[in-house]
Amino acid sequence: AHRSTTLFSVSAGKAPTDDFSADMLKALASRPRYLSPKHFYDEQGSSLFDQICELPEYYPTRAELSLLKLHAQEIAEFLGKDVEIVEFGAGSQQKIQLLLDAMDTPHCYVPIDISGSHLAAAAETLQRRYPELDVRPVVGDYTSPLRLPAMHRNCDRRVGFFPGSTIGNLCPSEALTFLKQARHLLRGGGLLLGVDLIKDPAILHAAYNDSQGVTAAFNRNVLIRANRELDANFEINAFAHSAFFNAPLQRVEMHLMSLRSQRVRVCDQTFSFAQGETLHTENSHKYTVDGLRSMAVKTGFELGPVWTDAQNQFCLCWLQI
Ligand code: AVJ
Repeated sequence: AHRSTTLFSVSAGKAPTDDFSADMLKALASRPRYLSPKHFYDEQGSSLFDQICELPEYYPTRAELSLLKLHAQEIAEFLGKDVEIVEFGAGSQQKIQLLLDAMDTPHCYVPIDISGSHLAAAAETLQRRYPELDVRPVVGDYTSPLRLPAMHRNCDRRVGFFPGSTIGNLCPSEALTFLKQARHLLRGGGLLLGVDLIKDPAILHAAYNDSQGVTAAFNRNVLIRANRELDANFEINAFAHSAFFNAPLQRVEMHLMSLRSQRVRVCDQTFSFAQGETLHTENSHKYTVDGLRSMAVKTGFELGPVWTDAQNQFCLCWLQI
């Protein structure tokens, strides 16, 4: 029998993706100018991100996939039997499949994502591959409060999966808020979290300044998106990709830097950029295992096993409730 999936929406009224114009106008009107990286992921941006994951310099995706492959059996034991898996984001089909394949008859999978179209397509694909699995996609922003549909009848606890070091996009206080909410949603289970680790700044720098310029194109794409969707007139070549490791704040920052003094129109409003002024487009926080332990403890979790690679590039950790 072929199941089909139904999209649940947990947003309060408006579509969560409608925030692009409001967020862009707010970013341009404030100082420093900061725009959330969630706006990178239109169709073109998602495809550029997939290309980033294949770059020789961008190690995190490969490192996490090999950890998942190597430790799938052991991880599956921590996830347990008769669990509902909640994934924060629905980015990678490959990662969740590695988990599902290692588990003993998983009953239910609940991916949460702000992009309804991306989510629906991903959920349908997974449903076809796992006909016995109940796939229940939820459209929503997991960085704001949300409620989930009632737990699947055959499940007795909920476990979370938050891969890709996406938690790195949150600043430390937002990460704590996220973990508190996750702990509340996941009562009874735990959270499998994938996090990029602090390392040689040269390696970090290369990962966000690849030689083929794919990361630069990914960064600039948000301006192309604004030109198309927000009736803006950014001159794409007048903004440079700038990415660097901010050591005191333990994060890689990405910016779009104005190469000259210029004016830009967005939705009938005009903004000026001085030469060298930037639109800050992403933070990618890096952690230490000790830092993760202290975040876990502050949010009511206990840090369980931590799986890392030989070079300590990336870690998967189990946060136990
Ligand atoms: C998807 C947020 C984990 O921070 O490394 C990749 C996004 N930005 N290259 C990251 C990203 C530039 C990525 N995350």
